Amino acid sequence: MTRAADATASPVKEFDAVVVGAGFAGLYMLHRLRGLGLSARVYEAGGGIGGTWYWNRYPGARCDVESMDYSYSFSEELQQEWKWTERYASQPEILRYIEHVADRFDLRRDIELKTRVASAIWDETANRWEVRTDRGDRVFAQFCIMATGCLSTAQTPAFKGLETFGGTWNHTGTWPHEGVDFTGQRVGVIGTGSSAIQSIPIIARQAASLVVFQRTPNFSVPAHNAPLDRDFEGRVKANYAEYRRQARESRVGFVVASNDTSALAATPEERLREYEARWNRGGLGFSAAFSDLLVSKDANDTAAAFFHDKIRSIVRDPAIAEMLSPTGYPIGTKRMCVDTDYYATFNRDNVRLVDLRKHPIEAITPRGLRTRDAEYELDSIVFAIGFDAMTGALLGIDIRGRDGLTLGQKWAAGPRTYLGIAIAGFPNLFAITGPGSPSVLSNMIVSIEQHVDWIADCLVHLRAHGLHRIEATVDAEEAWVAHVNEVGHATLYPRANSWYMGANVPGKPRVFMPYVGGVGAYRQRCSDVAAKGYTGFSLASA
Ligand code: N01
Repeated sequence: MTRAADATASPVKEFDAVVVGAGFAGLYMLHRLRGLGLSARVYEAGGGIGGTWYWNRYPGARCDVESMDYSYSFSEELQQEWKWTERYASQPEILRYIEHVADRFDLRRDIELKTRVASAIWDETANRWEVRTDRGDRVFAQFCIMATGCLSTAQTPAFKGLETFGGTWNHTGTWPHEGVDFTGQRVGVIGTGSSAIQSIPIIARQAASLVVFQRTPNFSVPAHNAPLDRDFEGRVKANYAEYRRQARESRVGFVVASNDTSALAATPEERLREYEARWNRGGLGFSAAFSDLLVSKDANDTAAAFFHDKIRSIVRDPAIAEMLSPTGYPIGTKRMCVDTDYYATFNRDNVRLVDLRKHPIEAITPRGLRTRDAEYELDSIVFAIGFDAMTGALLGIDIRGRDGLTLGQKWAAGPRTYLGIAIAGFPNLFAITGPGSPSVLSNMIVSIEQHVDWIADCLVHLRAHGLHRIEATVDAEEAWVAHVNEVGHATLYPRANSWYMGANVPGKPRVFMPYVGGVGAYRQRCSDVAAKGYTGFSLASA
């Protein structure tokens, strides 16, 4: 875009803050900024608000954190009045909730939809960001707040011959709003992560036939979803503030029954009892069955063996059960999946499983998909191939900090942040749930609220002290990156080729991106930094 062309675009506007993204993070940030009396503009690429829950409309999309946990806590009236219908909320219900929040707090008037932020350039002399959008807006803001989400940049399917395919194809992360009717169709699903594992059982029931193309099998635990237990809801709501406090201080942002004993100290019978209890309860609490599942490979192997037994007990064909059983990485080091009838789906006559490690995809063809050994005729392909996680959305914007340094240059060898919130060289820029914070290893809403509140408090501090800029120091950032690495490498996480490591995107640097030190401990650290006058940041009045 040229400057001459810009002169004819919308008039230049100035805000205290520009917020990028109108998902859970952007909406709450806007609410807090308003409360502080600051002017703000939110830009959202989607045609509606909701972020993840606007885009991910694939069959079976639902949250695998329970609904009483996966919701805002900032308003007592909101959390008391909203009534979830199920233990795990579905995508349409979560989107209805987000729409309700936007209306209830009158947020829409400061949000511009269908507008993608193209660039954010720091103006050193004016101490402000110049933000441009793909619709020709050019605005200035003292603060730029990235609420861009961790899993919002869908991976583009890069399969040879895709353009020749005669059927229809969709990515789970950009699903058509009108839905897709697979009735009578021959369908192929590529990928076996959370999105695939949720959609495969539903597609299998609808389609004439389904072929699942699996590169890496995943560990999946049953959801045991059900209508929300009204007694449980009543108990939580009677004491919601305390329930939320415990979540904030917990390791993952929701309370699970933890167990301080080592899996290796337990007898085989005790282990089996514990694993069975977790499996029967359902959901992500499985990882907390013993204290050392994510730090000791031997302990982890006991949990993996339990899963393998479960898969064998559900899937009738031993060869298929074997193919579905993950062996190449420790359980929990790729995001665990939560499913309804996933493994049992492979007992259906109309479902086939193809192991892409043995039979790699050669090309998409006009009639379907060809592996090295066979051709599959397909009417529809579902790409459940995931996202350029944690850094994709940020690096998709041309962000330039001091001295013209681009974020792409700064992060060439992997993301570097201070606390996952700030980046040295990029003053007055905040990332909500950025790399280096617990983010994707936690209940995202808890982590979002913590970051938004921290940023809001920071802005209050700056204003109260007549300060106009804040920037992470290089030393503080170095120390934080080293700490994130140290705690990450003390676990088994780096042993998996996961999207946590950037391993799912060809050419992406291999860095363990989230902070594994725990939500409660991390929160305390951020609070200490603020309480001590923002240690690790340089603050200036001009
Ligand atoms: O994506 P994924 P997702 N050829 O990256 C495979 C959250 N989420 O959308 O493992 C063939 O997990 C890839 O194989 P591999 C949750 O945090 C939450 O499912 O890289 N296959 C993998 O099997 C989750 O973790 C919820 O070898 C290719 C799959 O595609 C995250 O979002 C629901 C391939 C991608 O799995 C992402 O989940 C959904 C290729 N070229 C998502 N490229 C809930 O709350 C990739 N794959 C329930």
